[in-house]
Amino acid sequence: MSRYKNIMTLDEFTIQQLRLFPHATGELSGLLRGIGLAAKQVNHEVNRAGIADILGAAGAVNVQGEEVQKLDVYANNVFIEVLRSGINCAGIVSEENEEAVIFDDTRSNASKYILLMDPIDGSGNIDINISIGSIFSVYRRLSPIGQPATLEDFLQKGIKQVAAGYVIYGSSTMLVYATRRGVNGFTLDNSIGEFYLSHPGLKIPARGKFYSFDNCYYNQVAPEIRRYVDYCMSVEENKTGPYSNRYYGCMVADTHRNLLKGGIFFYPAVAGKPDGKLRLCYECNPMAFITEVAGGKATNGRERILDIQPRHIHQRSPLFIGSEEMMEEVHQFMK
Ligand code: P6P
Repeated sequence: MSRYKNIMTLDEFTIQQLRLFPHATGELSGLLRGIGLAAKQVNHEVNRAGIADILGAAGAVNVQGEEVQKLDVYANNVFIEVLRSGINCAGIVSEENEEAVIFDDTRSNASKYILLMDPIDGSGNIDINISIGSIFSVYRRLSPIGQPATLEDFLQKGIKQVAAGYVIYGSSTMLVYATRRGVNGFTLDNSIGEFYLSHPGLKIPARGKFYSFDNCYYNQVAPEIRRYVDYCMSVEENKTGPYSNRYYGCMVADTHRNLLKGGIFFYPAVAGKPDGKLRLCYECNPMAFITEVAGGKATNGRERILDIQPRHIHQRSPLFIGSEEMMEEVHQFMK
């Protein structure tokens, strides 16, 4: 029985969900529990970062040309090794690896799922003790079961996701994941190392009072987006007042706040970044899946994120994501 009366743990919840589908093999439930285990291990290091000498840049530079923080390296290794030693994943694409990591062992090749991830999103926040996150996306593989996963497995449209989720390492640590059945949030009880179902059936409010945009790009975006930012800050009769600008430098944290309180996050094309900054396959797609299941919307300014056919695993995409009514507003400016 759970420590908290009538509140399920992540493991109990995934098993309950499995029982709802008699024909389910339990692989997805097992994969999600593996992700939960990796998240607990990463969380332990996040909490020790200041004393575990993993602060500061690792000196390496990742495939994106960004200085890799030591925690990025640690988290990447944890997720890969936990899932490689499991029996429910055939391979991983990670922001930290130029190529797909194909596990290619008998058990892994027999798995029907593959995973894409950003092991630490917002790593620039590590040294200043501000929220960071991990993002993951799960697909059913296209390649034959029993064979090694292929690159094609990782280049599916976001609408094909079986599950997607994130971990936010904030004032508390939460794991939030969506399947087509809904979005559920689990808060970690550090004292016993269990995630508890604290936010069942999350739905994003139709509108909120927050907009997340890095105002340093105000003069580097298309005029219509500048006009939308002006609208966000305006005191216009058709709004309840200016929207508050909240921008944490971690898309997981901004999107999580908007999921709970309502709001919009956007990272459009800016000067020097014609496709924006965020990665389609392991940042935009999973967060778009979660947001849509919760009742929100996510586009690249023109088309639905989940309908975009990825061309390569690290491609970028402009991103507008959040409350339905606020997304309709921004699209009025984009027409
Ligand atoms: P900028 C973090 O590096 C990230 O990928 C997102 O989590 C965050 O929203 C964005 O980049 C911040 O980028 O250019 O505003 O510093």
